[in-house]
Amino acid sequence: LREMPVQDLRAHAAEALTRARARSTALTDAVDDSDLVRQHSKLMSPLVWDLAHIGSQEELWLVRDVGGRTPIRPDIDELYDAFKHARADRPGLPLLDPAQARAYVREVRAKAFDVLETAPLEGRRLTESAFAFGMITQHEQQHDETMLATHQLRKGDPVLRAEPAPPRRGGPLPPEVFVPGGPFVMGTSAEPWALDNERPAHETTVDAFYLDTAPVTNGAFTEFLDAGGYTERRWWSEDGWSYLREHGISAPRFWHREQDAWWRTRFGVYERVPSDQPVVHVSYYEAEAYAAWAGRRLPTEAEWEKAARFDPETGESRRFPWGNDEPTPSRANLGQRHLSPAPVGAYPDGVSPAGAHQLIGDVWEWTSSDFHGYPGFSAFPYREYSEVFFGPGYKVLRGGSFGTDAAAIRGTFRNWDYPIRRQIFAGFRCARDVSPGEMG
Ligand code: AVJ
Ligand code: FE
Repeated sequence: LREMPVQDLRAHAAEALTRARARSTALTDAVDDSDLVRQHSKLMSPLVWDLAHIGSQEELWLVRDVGGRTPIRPDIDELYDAFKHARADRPGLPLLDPAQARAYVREVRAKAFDVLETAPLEGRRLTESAFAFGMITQHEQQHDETMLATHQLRKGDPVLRAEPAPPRRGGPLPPEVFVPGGPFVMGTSAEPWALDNERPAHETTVDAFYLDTAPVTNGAFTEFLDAGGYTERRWWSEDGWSYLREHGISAPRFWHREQDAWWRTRFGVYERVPSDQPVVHVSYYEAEAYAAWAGRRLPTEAEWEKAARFDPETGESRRFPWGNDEPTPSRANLGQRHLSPAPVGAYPDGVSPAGAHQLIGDVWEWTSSDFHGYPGFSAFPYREYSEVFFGPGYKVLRGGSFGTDAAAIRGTFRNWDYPIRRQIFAGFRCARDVSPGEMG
C-alpha cells in the first residue's frame, strides 16, 4: 500500500469504502424501520445509531479534517459521540430517523468521495490522508461487526443469509504446536492502516511454549460443561466466580439444554451445537476457567502474535500467519461470508509457520493480557481511539472473527473488551509452558 501510486491508492480506498457501505446497507436494510430504532439489548445501540455514527465519524475525519470542507451537520456531532452517551441511553436521544440517517450517510459519502478524488495526496499529507481513509474504512467495518452482534441478539425469524462455512480439509490436526522461545518483532511501524495501538514495531521476547493448534471447539467445551465445570469453584478466578454467580451463567451465551443435547440460537436459527466448530460467545472468565480445567492457560498477547507472525526461517514477523499476502476465502473465515465459525481444519491454506490453524478469522481469541500501549506508543489521531482504554479493565482479543472484514484484521490487530463480555464473537485457544526436560 505504501509504495502504491496515488491513483491506485485512491482506487483502493474507494473500493474499500464501497465494500464497507454495501455491508452497512445490507445489515440495516435486512430489518424494518421499527427494528432499526429498537434496542435489542442494553449492551447494544439501536442499529440506526450505528448507521448515523458511521456517517458522523466519516464527516469528521474525511469531509472536515482531510477535506477541510464545511461541516454538514455540526448539530448532531454530540448525539453520535460514543463518549457522550452510553449505549443503554441511546434509544432515548433525538436521533435521526431511519430515512434521515440513510440520507445523511449518503450525503457524507458523496462528499468524502469528492475529497478522495481532489485532495492533494503527496508527501506527509499522503500518509496522513491515506491513513484517515483506512481508519474510516476500518471504523465502518468494526461497527458492521457490532451490528452483526446486534443481529445475533435480535429476537425473531432469520433475516440474514450466507453460505454455510466450509468443512474440514485434510486429516486430523495435532492437538498443539510448538512455538520457539526468543525475541521477535511485535507490532508494526510499516502497515499503513495499522491503528495507533498496533504501533510501533518493537522487539519482545517470549519463552518457548505450546499453543493449541486450533481454537477450542464446542465439543471440547461441552466436556467441560458436562464435567460440572460451571459449578466447581476451583476452576474459576475470584472475579470469574462472582460474575458467574451474579449473572446465573451456566453455559455459553445463546446455548440451551434440551433433552440430552446442547442447542443454540444463531441469527434466528435454532440448531444443534456443532461439535467441530470453535466455541463462540464465551467471556474471558469462561475461557480462563476452561483452561484451568484442561490443565492449561490462555496465551499472552505476545505469545499469540509470535505464533501468528514469526517465521523461524527468516527471523521476521509477517503480516499474516500464511505470509504477507492479503486474506482470501481459502485462507480465513472473514467478512461475514459465513454466519458462523468454520470447523477446525477448514483453512489449511491459512496455517502459520508454527502450524497453528485459524488464528485469523472464525472467532476472536481471548488472551490473558490487559490492554496497554506498546513502548513508544503515541495516540493517533485522538486519545479516545485507544489510549483511554489502557489499563487492567480490558482484556486483549486477537485474530478477528467470521464477522470481521479483511480490511480490519491483520497479525498485529488488537481488539479489547471487558472480561465479562459474551455478545462479541469471541472464543479462545489454550497454551502451556514447556515442561522441564521436554524438547520442542
Ligand atoms: C476496537 C471494537 C473495541 O467497538 O468499541 C468503534 C472499535 N472504536 N468506534 C469498539 C471502535 C470507535 C472498538 N473496538
Ligand atoms: Fe465508533
